[in-house]
Amino acid sequence: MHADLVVVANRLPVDRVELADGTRTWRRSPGGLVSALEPVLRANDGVWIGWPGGTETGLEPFDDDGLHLLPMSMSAQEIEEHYEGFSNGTLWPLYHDLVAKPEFHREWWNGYRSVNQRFAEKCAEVAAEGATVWVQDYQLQLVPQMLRELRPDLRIGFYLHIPFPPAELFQQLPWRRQLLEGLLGADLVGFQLPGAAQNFIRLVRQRVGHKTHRDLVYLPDGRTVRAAAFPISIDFAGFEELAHRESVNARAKEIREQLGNPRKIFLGVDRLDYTKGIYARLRSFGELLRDAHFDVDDAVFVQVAVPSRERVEQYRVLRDEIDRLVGRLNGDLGRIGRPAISYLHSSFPREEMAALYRAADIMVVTPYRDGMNLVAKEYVACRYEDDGALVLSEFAGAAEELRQAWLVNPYDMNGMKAALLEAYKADQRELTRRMRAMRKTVSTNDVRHWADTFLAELARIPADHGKPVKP
Ligand code: GDG
Repeated sequence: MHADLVVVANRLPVDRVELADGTRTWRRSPGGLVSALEPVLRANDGVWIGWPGGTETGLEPFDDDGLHLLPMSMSAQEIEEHYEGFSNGTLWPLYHDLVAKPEFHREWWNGYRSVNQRFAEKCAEVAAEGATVWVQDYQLQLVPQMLRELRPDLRIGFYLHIPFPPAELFQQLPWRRQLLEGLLGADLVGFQLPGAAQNFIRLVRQRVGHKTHRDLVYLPDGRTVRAAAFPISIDFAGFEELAHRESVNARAKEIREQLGNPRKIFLGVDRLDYTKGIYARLRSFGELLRDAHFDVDDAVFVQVAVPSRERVEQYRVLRDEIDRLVGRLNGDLGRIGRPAISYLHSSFPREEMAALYRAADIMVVTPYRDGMNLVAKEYVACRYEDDGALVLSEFAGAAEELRQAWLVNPYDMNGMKAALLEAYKADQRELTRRMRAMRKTVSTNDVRHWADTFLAELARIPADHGKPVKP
């Protein structure tokens, strides 16, 4: 297999599932990244390299609905050191402003390096002469450099989906220089926000000592690396189509009825992660009830918390804390058949997500730090009647585009309460004014736009190698 476009990510866009009769098969996990890249992958006969989850070995490359997929296996030790350890126990909290304390372990770093090496070798094996390789996210920051050493003919792009921290935090990392050099193997390094790209450029200047000018890094060998922002988005048309479906709207109505037809429904949808600010948000809502700004006939809160990284200790602690809080709030504030919080610790099909977005009057997205936050954009895409309120953290990347949301500082409980109450009381005209503007923003800047801009920029970079990828 020799491909002109290779996408490499920690995860494949499919999951390995076991059917009732014991046979094993693949199930496509629908995500914005896949829908954005699918047309480009098809046009270029590209492949996607990634880990399918689990520890199965000897998995063969296969095609899924016209996509060429190349599964990488991971041993239990690699999962522990590379994935749960260095990626999610070190980098994730460090890059999210130390919301939790990162741990530094040398064996985690060694695991991270060797998995990155293996992924780089696989890319080198399948990429055609002069091909474009697009490396995704924080789990694979060493791949650009490792791959360039193996295949200097390639055009390499890297995209970071999470925030890139300021120098003051990043420099805690014992392996800071290696990570920066890893990223500098790319021709183009993409971030969610301009501030993240600036953090990177500043660190490269200070820590690696390369000359930089604006968004360019000049390497001693004459190569240049560009660092810039490409805010990610969603398949707006896809979500809007889903939201229009009769079945989805019928289900939205049913959800409202099952909740007892309260006047207003608040909604939160997040992976159960300590960066997402679920605890403080539920407490704020609870206090509004306690202070009698409204009661459970007026408003209830639906919180979907998708199980995530359950083997990492901090995630187990968080789950217990939220379980306790929800129990306490419902015990103190609910009535028979009318809990204040409907808490769902599970994941749902896309149709159900769209029905929840349709049913909710106030969408509450309050992370302490978030690269972008697609949930906020998905809610906007589903509100085709220009109604519904969005309460959004200033610390989500999405806040730079969705200026008409009720923006909040998630550390400020009173501020958050005030914003929730304002959104609750807002009249139709106000809601329409805000939602219309936000819908315009997201529909223009959808995920196709994101992928096309990144790839076009990568193709433009002066390199004497390779044929540019067809966007
Ligand atoms: C990282 C960055 C950045 C959630 N529950 C279900 C479900 N989801 C879908 C949502 C949304 C996605 O998962 C979550 O994306 P977010 O952007 O909100 O957050 P992260 O998972 O932390 O993503 C983030 C993103 O990468 C992309 O660059 O925006 O900042 O942290 O699409 O709809 N989907 C289904 N069932 C669920 O139960 N089907």
